[in-house]
Amino acid sequence: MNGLDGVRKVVVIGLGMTGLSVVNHLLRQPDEFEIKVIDTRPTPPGRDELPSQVKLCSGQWNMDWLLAADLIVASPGVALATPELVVAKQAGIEIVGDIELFARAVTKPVVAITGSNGKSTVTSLVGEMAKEAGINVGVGGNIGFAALDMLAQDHELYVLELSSFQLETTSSLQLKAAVYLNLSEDHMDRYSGLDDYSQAKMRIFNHTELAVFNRDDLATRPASCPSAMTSFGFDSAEYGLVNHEGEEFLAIEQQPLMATRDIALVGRHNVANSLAALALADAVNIDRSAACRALRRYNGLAHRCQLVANHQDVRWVNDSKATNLASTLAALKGLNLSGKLHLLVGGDGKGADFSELRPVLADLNVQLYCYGRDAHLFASLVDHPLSVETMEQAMIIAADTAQAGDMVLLSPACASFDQFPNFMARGDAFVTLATELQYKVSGAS
Ligand code: IK4
Repeated sequence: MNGLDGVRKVVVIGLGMTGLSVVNHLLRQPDEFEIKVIDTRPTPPGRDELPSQVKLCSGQWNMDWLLAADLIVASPGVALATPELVVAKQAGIEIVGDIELFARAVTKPVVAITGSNGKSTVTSLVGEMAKEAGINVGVGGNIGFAALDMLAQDHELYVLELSSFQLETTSSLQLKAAVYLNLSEDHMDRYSGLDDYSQAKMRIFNHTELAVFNRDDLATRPASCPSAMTSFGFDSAEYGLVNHEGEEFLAIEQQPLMATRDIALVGRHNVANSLAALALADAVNIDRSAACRALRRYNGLAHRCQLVANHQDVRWVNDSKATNLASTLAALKGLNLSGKLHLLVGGDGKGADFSELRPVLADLNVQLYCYGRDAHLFASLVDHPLSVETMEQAMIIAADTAQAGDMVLLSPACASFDQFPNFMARGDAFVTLATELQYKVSGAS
């Protein structure tokens, strides 16, 4: 079963991990597909792993290939509004994404998570809850494994993180439960506004048995939902919080479940993330005591506010996963700092308005370091910014000037694509250099 009846010629747009997962999925089918790949980048990532029978056109479009296709599978990195894709669509060619192919082939229950921030955390939490309950779970999508790569294993349950771009090209994904965590500005280079962006995210609720929304962010509430609905939030309703014997507890329908103090993750936003994860776990009947064990144990993602070096009382923190403003604001909100904050921001700002940072920075003892393509957008937010070309240059200056009690925080509020392959490579570069530079810090205050 793959939902590809009548399809023979497939063109995959964009290689990389997702494009390769599409190619390999098609090659695993009993059908004989003629598969071609187009990637507009001159040297697309993953080209060395492309099976030799699959033709690749790189560095430019190939309209002949595109218009001869029965089906186009587009990367989340390519906008559907790209003129070449608009022409193909007008010619009547169906355009889908990797998640749509997954939807047509999967035979096991699926839960999915979208939102502007916290997706990866909630996805990982639900995965950990399932593992604690002894379930063979596949965790992926916009995090870790490509969805189609997981189908080759024999999972009993899938937990998918879905970006707005993946949801735009998905129309038949049947879900046991879906959550829309929150909405804040992101990807304004690809959407006409916040409404347009939110509508893409709302698609997660199209075929779900249970829709979960955020009571504290009503932009996430489905407009109409024929099926069941529940919510999470900081009051005592549904998935919420109660006071139990003088302590704050996570609660379900006001029944206390565990103390919020016992959640391993820190920060208020992670209390909300824990409630969202519980709602999804309940929907697929994961044992609640196993779910609580996961909340007590799981202590976070790589590249998400990770302390990676600490020498002479100068802490180096990797928050490379902060690819938008709200994410960086969350990192700044949770700070508990005696000395100065050396904050590294910049990269590809994706058309965002960063002015909300101005009052937050004004309240902090901070030296702002701006780097990358959109450094200038940050430099205008403070009185004495330090503008440099690269993150590495900023780190060298920070190492030179940091004193005991200070923190060097990479929380760039931007995508990394102007200078790195992705946010993970950016975080790895930060960790490598921080590990070396920490010993250059004099430490005397
Ligand atoms: N043909 C072609 C082609 C395909 C891809 C040409 C260019 C690309 C650009 C690929 C990609 C960009 C995959 C992507 C992507 C962007 C998958 C997801 C996203 S994303 O926008 O959802 N994620 C970034 C963000 O949130 O800003 C991550 C940023 C980062 O890692 O720094 O290539």
